[in-house]
Amino acid sequence: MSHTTLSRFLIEQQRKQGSIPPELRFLIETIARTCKAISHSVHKGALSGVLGEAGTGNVQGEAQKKLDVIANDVLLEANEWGGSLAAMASEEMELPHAIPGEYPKGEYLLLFDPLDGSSNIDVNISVGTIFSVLRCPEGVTQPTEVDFLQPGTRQVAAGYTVYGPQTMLVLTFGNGVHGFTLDRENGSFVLTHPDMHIPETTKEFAINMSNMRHWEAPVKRYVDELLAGTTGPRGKDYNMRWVASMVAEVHRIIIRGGVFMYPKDARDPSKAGKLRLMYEGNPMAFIIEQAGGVATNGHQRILDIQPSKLHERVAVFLGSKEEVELVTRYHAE
Ligand code: P6P
Repeated sequence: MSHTTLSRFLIEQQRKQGSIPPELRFLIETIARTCKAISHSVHKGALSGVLGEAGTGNVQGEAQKKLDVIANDVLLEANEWGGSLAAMASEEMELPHAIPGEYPKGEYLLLFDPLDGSSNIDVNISVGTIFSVLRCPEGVTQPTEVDFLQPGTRQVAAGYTVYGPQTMLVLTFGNGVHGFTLDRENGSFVLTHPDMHIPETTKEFAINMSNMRHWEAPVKRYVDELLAGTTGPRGKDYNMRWVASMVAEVHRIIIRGGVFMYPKDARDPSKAGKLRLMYEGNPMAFIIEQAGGVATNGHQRILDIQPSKLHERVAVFLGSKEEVELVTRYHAE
């Protein structure tokens, strides 16, 4: 049986819906090819000397791993010459990356977290790449930060690649969510999970419990009910997971259901939470909603938030509809 590869899928989607213009198709294929290169480095690990700290820090004030820098550079280099993009932005860079003058510019803006969860790299736990595609505002030839500040509803595509036991690319253009598994023998991403859907209910939650004393009351109330299990109002026992790699959590939730929470934290009320809106919250919320789930910041749809800064943070509650709607309702009471 001939498998559907990513390239064939994109061509067929374009024929069916015409919703994937050639420049966007080329951009996604380039990102997929780049994720293959990142996967190769991640899976070689210590054999290729790419583990450990880079000895530098990023705009978030976080120590960078060598692979953070490698993944960022590989994504910049692969995407700047193709003619699809007007500019790029990354968790690892304070300002947007302009397309060098010698290359043609395109109509899209690409944002990415090149290697999310990279603190897990040295201990061999799954990490991932997250990306989001916006349109560059009409007539803007030299995009600056303000041109990226669009709500998540304006995304034309979003996806992630999880580097785990399998390397999988999960993608949406707003017409459902589709998963592709990397066939290492021939280097193709093969459509193995067409039309992915999140179960509406679940018995599994993901949150970093060590922050409990810093949570707001609605989060405490909700998690206490999960912990009470059959002895509490939820009437069922729950299981807990925390991988400390958002891509791995989101992938698990899309496959088998669940709720992922990174609430805002009383330690720093000025920060809405740890996760970043533009290249973590928005792409993951787009994917989750397209798979039939819900994604809020506790008060509103993440996709409806009007960004004010490129690296602004957002509280995240995402996953199975029943659970996310309940914890969001608790914030309104
Ligand atoms: P904590 C990874 O650093 C990340 O940005 C997400 O991938 C992950 O869900 C979260 O932070 C883990 O945070 O505070 O548990 O280390």
